[in-house]
Amino acid sequence: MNLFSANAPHPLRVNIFLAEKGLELPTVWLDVLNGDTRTGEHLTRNSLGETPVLELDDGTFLSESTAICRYLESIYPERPLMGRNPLHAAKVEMWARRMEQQICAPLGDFGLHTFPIFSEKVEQNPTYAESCLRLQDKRWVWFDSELADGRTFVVDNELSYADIAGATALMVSSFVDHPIPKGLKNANRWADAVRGLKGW
Ligand SMILES: N[C@@H](CCC(=O)N[C@@H](CS)C(=O)NCC(=O)O)C(=O)O
Repeated sequence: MNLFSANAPHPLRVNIFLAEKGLELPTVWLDVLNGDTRTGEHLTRNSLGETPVLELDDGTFLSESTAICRYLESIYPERPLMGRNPLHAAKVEMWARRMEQQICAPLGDFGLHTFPIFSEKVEQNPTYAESCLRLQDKRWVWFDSELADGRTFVVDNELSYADIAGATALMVSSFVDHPIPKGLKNANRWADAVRGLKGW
């Protein structure tokens, strides 16, 4: 297997997932801001020109961070991060989707609508971008209230892929310098723990 990765918010999920399982894969590092993901060679691996991509030994290319982690979980089941039983797996899925849609999406859209490199991908709208930051602040308030019971990790207070999916938002928030408001103690407790995971 061969991993095509980058120092970027979605590849980060696979990097943490592997490191927390104590695994290492041969990795080719691509520079997203330098356009390495837009070359003809990379487009044959992923027609969307994105990372991460996992190349299997039979030549199959797998894209999408969640799909890659699910495959890795199946072949390396030790230290389960996507669920220990049907209910736990469903809770991890529920929270991974919430992380994606509620926590990562507004920051991701802000990046998409402001970074010059993405001007080819979307019709950038600065007014929409600013509204994404306001929405993100509301989402962090919601997230903080969800963790008001004192837990650190989102599912059963145990590290899972759901927390790892949220690392994407933390990396974007650092890139765009829009941190979680300091007063949100519960959300910041979670963020500190996730930033402390292996694989950053
Ligand atoms: N839904 C995809 C998103 C992947 C993605 O957006 N990757 C970004 C880095 S965070 C990328 O490689 N972008 C390259 C480009 O836009 O040229 C996933 O979960 O893997």
